[in-house]
Amino acid sequence: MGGYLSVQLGTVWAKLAGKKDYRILMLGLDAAGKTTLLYKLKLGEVQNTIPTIGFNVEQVEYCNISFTVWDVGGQDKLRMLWRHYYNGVEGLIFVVDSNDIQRIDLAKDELTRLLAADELLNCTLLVFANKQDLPKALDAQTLSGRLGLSALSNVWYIQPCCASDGTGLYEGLDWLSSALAKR
Ligand SMILES: Nc1nc2c(ncn2[C@@H]2O[C@H](COP(=O)(O)OP(=O)(O)OP(=O)(O)O)[C@@H](O)[C@H]2O)c(=O)[nH]1
Ligand SMILES: [Mg+2]
Repeated sequence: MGGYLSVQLGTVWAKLAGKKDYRILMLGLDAAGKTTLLYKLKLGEVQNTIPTIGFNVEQVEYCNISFTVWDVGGQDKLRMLWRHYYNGVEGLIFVVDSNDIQRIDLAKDELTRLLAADELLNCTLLVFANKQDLPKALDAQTLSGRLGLSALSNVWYIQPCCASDGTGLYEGLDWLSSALAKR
């Protein structure tokens, strides 16, 4: 819980410093790469991850904006807990393993279900098409079609990335920070 407390203090500090602090929820199927992505952003290096049971929360500072990012475990049995994190969410980051072609329909179903929740109807959506380093990874345009993004009423964007070396992560955050500023 020490990490949680320091994030709360970070949020108070961001407010005092006149910085906007956005509440960002990061979801996606298990092994999509959420925790890898979070620690690459936070620490600039990749940590060996184990499947998340529960959540990780970190304050990420970028472009004079502060993001409080909640990374919640994506295993089947944990997905029913996602709804406990929806309150006050301004931005949703949905991470997809672009190489996990068998589970893309499942990822689509989970995303559709998520966005039907009242609290998330108006959230800004950033999809990370992760694991672009793998040879069979679908490109962002194909993935966007498979996920049905164009049918969504949310403001959305899809960013190809590789969480393990950091490619594309800041481009995604650039889009998210300007989209959130326009809300
Ligand atoms: N090749 C490749 N592997 C990646 C990439 N990002 C993450 N991984 C690997 O994918 C596996 C799962 O990553 P995690 O970050 O633990 O996945 P998660 O989404 O947090 O999974 P849960 O906590 O179970 O929800 C790990 O072995 C990572 O090293 C990537 O961009 N490329
Ligand atoms: Mg995780």
